[in-house]
Amino acid sequence: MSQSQTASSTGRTALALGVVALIIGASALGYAVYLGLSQLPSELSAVTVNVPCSTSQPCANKTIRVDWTLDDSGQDRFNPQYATVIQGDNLTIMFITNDTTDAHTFTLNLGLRGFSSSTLFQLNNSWTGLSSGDFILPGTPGYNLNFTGKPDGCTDNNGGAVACNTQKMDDTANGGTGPSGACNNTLENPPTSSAPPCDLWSIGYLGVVTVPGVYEFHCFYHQKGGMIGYITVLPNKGFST
Ligand SMILES: [Cu+2]
Repeated sequence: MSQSQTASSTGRTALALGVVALIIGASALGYAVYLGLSQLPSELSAVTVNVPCSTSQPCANKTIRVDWTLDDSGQDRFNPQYATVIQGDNLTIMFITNDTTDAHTFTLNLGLRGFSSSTLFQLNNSWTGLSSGDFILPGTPGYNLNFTGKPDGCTDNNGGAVACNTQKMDDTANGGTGPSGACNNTLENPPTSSAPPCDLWSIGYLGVVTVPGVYEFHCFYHQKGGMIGYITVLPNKGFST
Protein backbone atom coordinates (compact mmCIF):
# COMPACT_ATOMS: atom_id res chain seq x y z
CA MET A 1 0.00 0.00 0.00
CA SER A 2 1.43 3.37 -0.99
CA GLN A 3 1.85 6.19 1.45
CA SER A 4 -0.94 8.22 -0.15
CA GLN A 5 -3.35 5.32 -0.05
CA THR A 6 -2.54 4.77 3.61
CA ALA A 7 -3.16 8.43 4.37
CA SER A 8 -6.38 8.38 2.39
CA SER A 9 -7.52 5.21 4.12
CA THR A 10 -6.67 6.71 7.50
CA GLY A 11 -8.59 9.83 6.56
CA ARG A 12 -11.64 7.84 5.55
CA THR A 13 -11.46 5.83 8.77
CA ALA A 14 -11.24 9.02 10.81
CA LEU A 15 -14.19 10.48 8.91
CA ALA A 16 -16.22 7.32 9.43
CA LEU A 17 -15.38 7.32 13.14
CA GLY A 18 -16.37 10.97 13.33
CA VAL A 19 -19.72 10.24 11.74
CA VAL A 20 -20.31 7.30 14.10
CA ALA A 21 -19.39 9.49 17.07
CA LEU A 22 -21.83 12.17 15.86
CA ILE A 23 -24.61 9.61 15.53
CA ILE A 24 -23.91 8.18 19.00
CA GLY A 25 -23.77 11.68 20.47
CA ALA A 26 -27.02 12.68 18.84
CA SER A 27 -28.68 9.45 19.98
CA ALA A 28 -27.47 9.96 23.52
CA LEU A 29 -28.75 13.53 23.55
CA GLY A 30 -32.06 12.39 22.11
CA TYR A 31 -32.37 9.70 24.73
CA ALA A 32 -31.59 12.13 27.54
CA VAL A 33 -34.22 14.53 26.26
CA TYR A 34 -36.61 11.61 25.78
CA LEU A 35 -36.26 10.61 29.43
CA GLY A 36 -36.18 14.10 30.83
CA LEU A 37 -39.04 15.84 29.09
CA SER A 38 -42.60 15.78 30.27
CA GLN A 39 -43.63 15.98 26.64
CA LEU A 40 -44.68 12.55 25.48
CA PRO A 41 -42.21 10.87 23.13
CA SER A 42 -43.70 10.10 19.73
CA GLU A 43 -42.84 6.43 20.23
CA LEU A 44 -45.31 6.36 23.12
CA SER A 45 -47.97 8.51 21.43
CA ALA A 46 -48.05 5.91 18.69
CA VAL A 47 -49.09 3.20 21.12
CA THR A 48 -51.83 5.12 22.92
CA VAL A 49 -54.49 2.79 24.27
CA ASN A 50 -58.15 3.53 24.90
CA VAL A 51 -59.38 1.91 28.10
CA PRO A 52 -62.04 3.81 30.05
CA CYS A 53 -60.96 4.34 33.65
CA SER A 54 -60.18 7.02 36.20
CA THR A 55 -58.22 7.59 39.39
CA SER A 56 -61.22 6.45 41.45
CA GLN A 57 -62.02 3.57 39.06
CA PRO A 58 -58.58 2.36 37.93
CA CYS A 59 -58.12 0.33 34.78
CA ALA A 60 -56.60 -2.65 36.60
CA ASN A 61 -54.88 -3.58 39.83
CA LYS A 62 -51.41 -4.85 38.99
CA THR A 63 -48.60 -6.07 41.21
CA ILE A 64 -45.16 -5.74 39.67
CA ARG A 65 -42.89 -8.30 41.29
CA VAL A 66 -39.23 -7.31 41.01
CA ASP A 67 -36.48 -9.73 42.02
CA TRP A 68 -32.79 -9.17 42.65
CA THR A 69 -30.61 -11.24 40.36
CA LEU A 70 -27.11 -11.42 38.88
CA ASP A 71 -26.55 -11.13 35.15
CA ASP A 72 -23.98 -12.98 33.05
CA SER A 73 -21.27 -10.53 34.09
CA GLY A 74 -21.98 -11.22 37.75
CA GLN A 75 -23.40 -7.73 38.31
CA ASP A 76 -26.44 -6.92 40.43
CA ARG A 77 -29.63 -6.48 38.42
CA PHE A 78 -33.38 -6.16 38.70
CA ASN A 79 -35.52 -8.85 37.15
CA PRO A 80 -37.48 -7.69 35.28
CA GLN A 81 -35.62 -4.55 34.28
CA TYR A 82 -38.54 -3.27 32.19
CA ALA A 83 -42.25 -3.19 32.90
CA THR A 84 -45.08 -1.71 30.86
CA VAL A 85 -48.41 -0.59 32.27
CA ILE A 86 -51.09 1.83 31.12
CA GLN A 87 -52.11 5.23 32.42
CA GLY A 88 -54.81 4.56 35.00
CA ASP A 89 -53.45 1.26 36.31
CA ASN A 90 -53.31 0.84 40.09
CA LEU A 91 -49.88 -0.50 41.00
CA THR A 92 -48.28 -2.35 43.87
CA ILE A 93 -44.56 -3.11 43.92
CA MET A 94 -43.23 -6.30 45.48
CA PHE A 95 -39.43 -6.38 45.88
CA ILE A 96 -37.72 -9.69 46.59
CA THR A 97 -34.00 -10.11 47.25
CA ASN A 98 -32.03 -13.15 48.36
CA ASP A 99 -28.49 -11.89 47.97
CA THR A 100 -25.80 -13.52 50.11
CA THR A 101 -23.98 -10.28 50.92
CA ASP A 102 -25.47 -7.01 49.75
CA ALA A 103 -28.41 -4.80 50.59
CA HIS A 104 -30.65 -3.50 47.78
CA THR A 105 -33.34 -0.89 47.37
CA PHE A 106 -36.12 -0.34 44.86
CA THR A 107 -36.11 3.41 44.32
CA LEU A 108 -38.54 4.85 41.76
CA ASN A 109 -38.96 8.35 40.39
CA LEU A 110 -42.57 9.37 41.08
CA GLY A 111 -43.06 11.37 37.89
CA LEU A 112 -45.53 8.68 36.87
CA ARG A 113 -47.85 9.92 39.61
CA GLY A 114 -47.42 13.57 38.76
CA PHE A 115 -44.61 14.42 41.17
CA SER A 116 -41.27 15.90 40.16
CA SER A 117 -38.73 13.33 39.01
CA SER A 118 -36.68 13.98 42.16
CA THR A 119 -39.55 12.73 44.35
CA LEU A 120 -38.85 9.09 45.10
CA PHE A 121 -40.76 6.02 46.17
CA GLN A 122 -38.43 3.64 48.02
CA LEU A 123 -38.48 0.10 49.35
CA ASN A 124 -35.40 -0.93 51.30
CA ASN A 125 -34.14 -4.51 51.61
CA SER A 126 -31.14 -3.67 53.78
CA TRP A 127 -30.97 -6.01 56.75
CA THR A 128 -28.77 -6.62 59.75
CA GLY A 129 -25.53 -8.21 58.57
CA LEU A 130 -25.71 -7.09 54.94
CA SER A 131 -23.31 -4.71 53.23
CA SER A 132 -23.72 -1.57 51.12
CA GLY A 133 -21.51 -3.22 48.49
CA ASP A 134 -18.57 -2.09 46.39
CA PHE A 135 -20.06 1.00 44.74
CA ILE A 136 -20.70 2.95 47.95
CA LEU A 137 -17.31 4.21 49.03
CA PRO A 138 -16.17 4.92 52.60
CA GLY A 139 -17.24 8.39 53.67
CA THR A 140 -20.20 8.59 51.28
CA PRO A 141 -23.88 8.31 52.27
CA GLY A 142 -25.05 4.77 52.85
CA TYR A 143 -21.61 3.23 53.35
CA ASN A 144 -21.90 0.32 55.75
CA LEU A 145 -20.16 -3.03 55.58
CA ASN A 146 -22.36 -4.53 58.24
CA PHE A 147 -25.80 -3.04 58.82
CA THR A 148 -26.72 -3.49 62.44
CA GLY A 149 -30.45 -2.80 62.37
CA LYS A 150 -33.63 -3.05 60.38
CA PRO A 151 -33.92 -0.91 57.26
CA ASP A 152 -35.13 2.66 57.28
CA GLY A 153 -35.35 5.46 54.72
CA CYS A 154 -38.42 4.09 52.98
CA THR A 155 -40.80 6.48 51.26
CA ASP A 156 -44.40 6.05 50.19
CA ASN A 157 -46.24 6.74 46.95
CA ASN A 158 -46.22 10.49 47.65
CA GLY A 159 -42.51 10.53 48.49
CA GLY A 160 -43.20 10.86 52.23
CA ALA A 161 -41.23 9.01 54.91
CA VAL A 162 -42.80 5.73 55.93
CA ALA A 163 -41.68 2.78 58.07
CA CYS A 164 -40.11 0.04 55.95
CA ASN A 165 -42.17 -3.16 55.92
CA THR A 166 -39.23 -5.38 54.94
CA GLN A 167 -39.62 -8.96 56.11
CA LYS A 168 -37.28 -11.92 56.30
CA MET A 169 -38.08 -15.55 55.71
CA ASP A 170 -37.68 -17.99 58.58
CA ASP A 171 -34.87 -20.15 57.20
CA THR A 172 -33.78 -21.79 60.45
CA ALA A 173 -34.43 -25.20 58.89
CA ASN A 174 -31.69 -24.46 56.33
CA GLY A 175 -29.15 -23.16 58.80
CA GLY A 176 -30.32 -19.55 58.62
CA THR A 177 -31.84 -17.33 61.27
CA GLY A 178 -35.45 -16.62 62.16
CA PRO A 179 -37.64 -13.87 60.74
CA SER A 180 -36.08 -11.31 63.07
CA GLY A 181 -32.58 -12.74 62.88
CA ALA A 182 -29.56 -11.32 61.14
CA CYS A 183 -28.23 -12.03 57.68
CA ASN A 184 -24.77 -12.85 58.93
CA ASN A 185 -23.26 -13.34 55.54
CA THR A 186 -20.98 -10.32 55.49
CA LEU A 187 -19.42 -11.30 58.78
CA GLU A 188 -17.50 -13.83 56.70
CA ASN A 189 -15.14 -12.30 54.21
CA PRO A 190 -15.42 -13.76 51.68
CA PRO A 191 -18.80 -15.26 52.55
CA THR A 192 -18.71 -19.03 52.84
CA SER A 193 -20.89 -21.19 50.70
CA SER A 194 -22.53 -22.51 53.85
CA ALA A 195 -24.03 -19.12 54.60
CA PRO A 196 -27.59 -19.27 53.24
CA PRO A 197 -28.85 -16.28 51.33
CA CYS A 198 -31.21 -14.08 53.30
CA ASP A 199 -34.65 -14.14 51.72
CA LEU A 200 -36.07 -10.64 52.11
CA TRP A 201 -39.14 -9.01 50.69
CA SER A 202 -40.98 -5.74 50.95
CA ILE A 203 -44.17 -4.43 49.44
CA GLY A 204 -45.25 -0.91 48.64
CA TYR A 205 -48.50 0.47 47.33
CA LEU A 206 -47.73 2.78 44.45
CA GLY A 207 -51.28 3.73 43.54
CA VAL A 208 -52.73 4.94 40.26
CA VAL A 209 -50.19 6.02 37.67
CA THR A 210 -51.52 9.12 35.97
CA VAL A 211 -48.75 10.48 33.73
CA PRO A 212 -47.55 8.53 30.68
CA GLY A 213 -43.84 8.29 30.07
CA VAL A 214 -40.72 6.27 30.82
CA TYR A 215 -39.65 6.27 34.48
CA GLU A 216 -36.39 5.07 35.93
CA PHE A 217 -36.05 2.95 39.03
CA HIS A 218 -32.73 1.98 40.57
CA CYS A 219 -31.01 0.43 43.57
CA PHE A 220 -29.46 3.08 45.79
CA TYR A 221 -26.39 0.91 46.42
CA HIS A 222 -25.79 -0.45 42.92
CA GLN A 223 -27.04 2.27 40.60
CA LYS A 224 -23.50 2.95 39.44
CA GLY A 225 -23.10 -0.74 38.59
CA GLY A 226 -26.17 -0.70 36.36
CA MET A 227 -28.86 -1.89 38.77
CA ILE A 228 -31.50 0.19 37.07
CA GLY A 229 -34.75 -0.41 35.25
CA TYR A 230 -37.66 1.42 33.64
CA ILE A 231 -41.43 1.42 34.00
CA THR A 232 -43.21 2.57 30.86
CA VAL A 233 -46.67 4.04 31.35
CA LEU A 234 -48.51 3.96 28.03
CA PRO A 235 -50.84 6.88 27.30
CA ASN A 236 -54.50 6.01 27.67
CA LYS A 237 -56.98 8.35 26.02
CA GLY A 238 -59.76 6.64 27.97
CA PHE A 239 -58.27 7.81 31.29
CA SER A 240 -59.67 10.76 33.20
CA THR A 241 -58.39 11.99 36.51
CU1 LIG B 1 -28.57 -3.29 44.82
